[in-house]
Amino acid sequence: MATITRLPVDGDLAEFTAGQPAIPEKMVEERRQYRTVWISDIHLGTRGCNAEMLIDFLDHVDSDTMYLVGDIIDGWRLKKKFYWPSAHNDIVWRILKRAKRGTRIVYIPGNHDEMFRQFTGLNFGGVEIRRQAVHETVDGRRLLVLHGDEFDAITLSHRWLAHLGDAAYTAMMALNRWVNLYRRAMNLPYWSLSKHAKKKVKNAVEFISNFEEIVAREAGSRGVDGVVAGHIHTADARLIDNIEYYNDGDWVEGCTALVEHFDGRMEILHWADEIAKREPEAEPDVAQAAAA
Ligand SMILES: [Mn+2]
Repeated sequence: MATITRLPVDGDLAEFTAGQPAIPEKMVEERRQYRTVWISDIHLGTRGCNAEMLIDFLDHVDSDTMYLVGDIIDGWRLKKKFYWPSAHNDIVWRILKRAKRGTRIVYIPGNHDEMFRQFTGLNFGGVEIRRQAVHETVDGRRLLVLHGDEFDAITLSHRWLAHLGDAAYTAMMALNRWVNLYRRAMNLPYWSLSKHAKKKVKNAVEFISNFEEIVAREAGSRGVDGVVAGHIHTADARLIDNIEYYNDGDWVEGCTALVEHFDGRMEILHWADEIAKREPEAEPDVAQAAAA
């Protein structure tokens, strides 16, 4: 496991956020405002990370509080092969920038970025590092926020098996990328391969529903009203035995976020769909412009 000997000090971070990202921040007049945003499983440091989509999300959405629910940086993969394009730096820049502008940011490291867990309780550049958190919604519901690998028996007891699963997943993500490069060239909207594959694979479905039930049961035993997790890359919002179960999904393929509106309503945003809704107005009609 990669080790980090020290966190960047506030001086380093101030210098970093005083600079400019490679992909300039979009000056959106009115960003969509939410009370709370949850995102996780970004996997910075891997080719699978859909950095462009996340940068677009961060440039269009703001919130009072933002939870980073783990696997933000992929330390496992970075240790094997260093991969860090400027777009990944731009995401870190945007997150630190919004902390500076006053968003409360709570970072709950996951299993891929567990090297940050040693800094639990610390605060760097306005980002609070926590092992887990309890979020109170505007109408007083209490939601346990955790990454979710705590309940993943396979990850805990058979680490090599988890890595094998990881390799298969990496291969699928590579395929996903090629499919979408093709789709983009053909002017087709983004399409998630493993989202469709998961629905077809019985084992994956069983694993997901087991995970959801175990996490909800744990939340129930702790006396909270609900739980927000990440880890399984499957966005969901449903009631399990009277416990609100939420999963904010991922930014590898699903590109989803969980949000709390100012009236306490919860919603999963599928960012590819949000971009598709916006595209007709945003992009000038090239054919018309040429004809004019
Ligand atoms: Mn995870």
